[in-house]
Formats: sequence, structure tokens, C-alpha cells
Amino acid sequence: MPTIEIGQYLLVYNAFSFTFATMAAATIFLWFGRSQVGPGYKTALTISGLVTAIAAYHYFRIFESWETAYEVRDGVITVTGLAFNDAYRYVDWLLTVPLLLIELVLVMRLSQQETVSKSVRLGLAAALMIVLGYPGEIADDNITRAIWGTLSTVPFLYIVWELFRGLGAAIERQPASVRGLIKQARLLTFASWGFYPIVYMIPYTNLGGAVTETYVQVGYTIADIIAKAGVGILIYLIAVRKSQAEEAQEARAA
Ligand code: RET
Repeated sequence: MPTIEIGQYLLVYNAFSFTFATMAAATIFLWFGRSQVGPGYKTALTISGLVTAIAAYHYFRIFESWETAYEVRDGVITVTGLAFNDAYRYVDWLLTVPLLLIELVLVMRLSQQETVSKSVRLGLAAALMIVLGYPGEIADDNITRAIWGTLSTVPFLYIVWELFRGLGAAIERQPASVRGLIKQARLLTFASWGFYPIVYMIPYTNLGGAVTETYVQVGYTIADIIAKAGVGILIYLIAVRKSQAEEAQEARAA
């Protein structure tokens, strides 16, 4: 662990603490929100809440790990020798990234065959992207980092392509009232996901160990809040709107 300034330590500490609270609150909101949507959308909200619940747990562990990596005494900060565990973040992504993609597919209520094939392809690509990124994340030298990062970018680009091309056609078949929201969810997913590889590249700069560590931790944390809680809320709004549209349609048909 690099020696850091107390201000940097506290910034990361507070970011983790805030994120734990945000993820826990989002979970409660999303699970309670199930009662406000039609039966066909309940699974999407269950999964959205599951994503934030998994993240809340991991942020709690990340927070603890950060706390034990440093010791603050009389305003002086020292490294304890217990390494900060980056694996929590990657295990979290391994579970939540495929779920996030499935959630996006589910809320569109495509045919069963399309739902399964898109979920499987996107889910597998996401898992591959995370597994390939990890050896680079924990590497000490930038060459190793770059090699694994590049490998991980291949499935990443496939996901981006699939989200824009593959889902694009499906989105056009959605009711007009939700098309905009679904596009927004896709854009928010894309924008927040684009943030991760940028944060991954911060160690290539010569900002120094302490600044790099602080930026990486805060950067991933911001991206996680947007990608999980932010996208979750949009999914909730889509589910509510689609349920209302379908209810109105049924009332007209009756
Ligand atoms: C890595 C390694 C470097 C190359 C790329 C990466 C992409 C990571 C992404 C992570 C998304 C995480 C999400 C978490 C929220 O649940 C692994 C940093 C392309 C896109 C959405």
C-alpha cells in the first residue's frame, strides 16, 4: 500500500461509507417498488435490488479492508502492512455486471428465446471482461496491466456493440412512452461503463502512488453508484411506465 495523506485516506473512507449507504437504500427502494409494477416487471426489479444488495455487502467489506490497511493515530497515518483487498471489487463485478445486463434485457420483455440468447451472450462476455481485467488490476507493472486491460477490452467492445446494435432494433419495438427512457438507461449504462477502463488507466500517469490510489478508488466508486443505483432507478421508472401503458391498453380492450 502506498503511504497516503490523511485527507486522501478520509476521502476514500467517506466515499466507501457513502456508497454502502446508497446501495443499501437503493436495494430497499427497488424491492419495495415491486408492488408498483405489473407482474411481468417484478423480476427486473428483484434483480436490480439484488445488484445493489450485492454491492452494499461488498462496499461494507471494501470499507473494512480500507480501514485495516491504514492506522490513524494522533493525526498521523501509517500503513499497517495488511493489504487493501481489490478482489472484493472484482468479485462484486463478476456477480453484478452480468445481472445488470440481464436486467436491461428483462425490462424490455422480448420473446423468451431472444431474452435467453441475449442474456447468455451478454452475461458471458461481461464475465470474461472482468476475469481478464483482474490480473492487470493487481499487477505492479504497467506492461502486465496493459496486456490484460487490452484483452479485457475485447469482450467490452462486444458488449458495447451488442447494446447499441443488437438492442437498438428491439428498442424500436417498445411502446413510444418508454423508448426514450430505455435509450437513457442504455446511455447511462454505456457512459458509466466507459468510466471503468479510464479509471483502470490512471496508474499509467505519473501522479504518484498515493494520488493514483485515491483517484482509482474514488473513480470506481462513482462509476458503481451510477451503474448500479442510477441505472436501477431508471429501470424502475421504465417498469412503472410500461406497467401503466399495458394497464391502459387492457382497460381499452375490455
Ligand atoms: C476493466 C479492465 C480494463 C479494460 C476494461 C475493463 C472494464 C470494466 C467494466 C466494468 C463495469 C463494471 C460495472 C459494475 C457495476 O456493477 C475490467 C476495468 C474494459 C466495464 C458496470
